[in-house]
Amino acid sequence: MPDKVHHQYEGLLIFGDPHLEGRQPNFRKDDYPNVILKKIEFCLEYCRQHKLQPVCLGDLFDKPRDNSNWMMGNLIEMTQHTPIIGIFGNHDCAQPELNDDDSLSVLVKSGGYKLVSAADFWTGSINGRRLVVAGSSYRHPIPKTFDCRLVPQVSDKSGSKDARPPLVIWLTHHDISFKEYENGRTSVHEIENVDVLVNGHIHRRLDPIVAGKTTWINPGNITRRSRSESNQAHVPKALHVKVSDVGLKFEDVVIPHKPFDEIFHEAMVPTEQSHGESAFISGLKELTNRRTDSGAGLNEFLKENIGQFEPDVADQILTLAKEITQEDAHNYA
Ligand SMILES: [Mn+2]
Repeated sequence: MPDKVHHQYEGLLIFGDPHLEGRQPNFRKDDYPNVILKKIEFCLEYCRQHKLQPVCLGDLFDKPRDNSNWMMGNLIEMTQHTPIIGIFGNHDCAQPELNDDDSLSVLVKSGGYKLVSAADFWTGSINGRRLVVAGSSYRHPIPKTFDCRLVPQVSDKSGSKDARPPLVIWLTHHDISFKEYENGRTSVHEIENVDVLVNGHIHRRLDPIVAGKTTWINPGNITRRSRSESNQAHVPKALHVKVSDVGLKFEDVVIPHKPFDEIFHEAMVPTEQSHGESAFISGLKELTNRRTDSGAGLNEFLKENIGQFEPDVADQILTLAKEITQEDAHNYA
């Protein structure tokens, strides 16, 4: 049950999967941690200007634990006066459930991040309508119904109560069977008394699906993590949710960002080999010019070249590569 009804907001700003981390992921070549902190700060500032409650769809962090103190300090400072509400994603927790060892728990305890769930939801009164934000964190079941009787009634200035059911938004972080998403495991269905379900986790923007009275949407994330084709066209956006007498309205808010080519290393192209040099050696030289924190370049290079070695030598090379690239050591799927 919610502990209070918020009256000071005009709407929400929903953003997905920031994946904050201290090092450069994949082939990113910019100052990743500060760039992502700035994206979050932009969202919070936008919320202050437009009187919105910030909402996160999970995966605030990329690595659940051992995040730098300077980054944690910045986040705590940023969210002190503009707390975020939201769910946790698979990257926020090392175990299936969020616990005290995970960085997100620090932010929850500082009051900067308030987790919402089926039982512990957020509620506000906006332009004469009651609004609910509830959700299912990673691996938590998506319900078939929401009990509107749990939502506190509020009276307006004249003392009258709104007899209409509340507007309900449900947050998820799941592999949902959206069209054009090949790893869908959860089918789309109507959720009684829920108007809109907003999903994080799937980083691409996908077409909404209307299931009875519930619309399922997948806005995509605000951070481009990989050098994939879909990311080349992806524009990082948050969703501005407006609440009026007639219902909910969603508008895109573009998060300031640099062009794709400025944040990622170019894809590796075959280099002209100098006389007598093997493709393996010239490829290694190429790699040293494009160092990535995560070893993404090394892994890709090895995949291309490992075939030329005897199996036992190849095994040793791959084992060594695995040891030095944390990406594999901390693979929180
Ligand atoms: Mn994610």
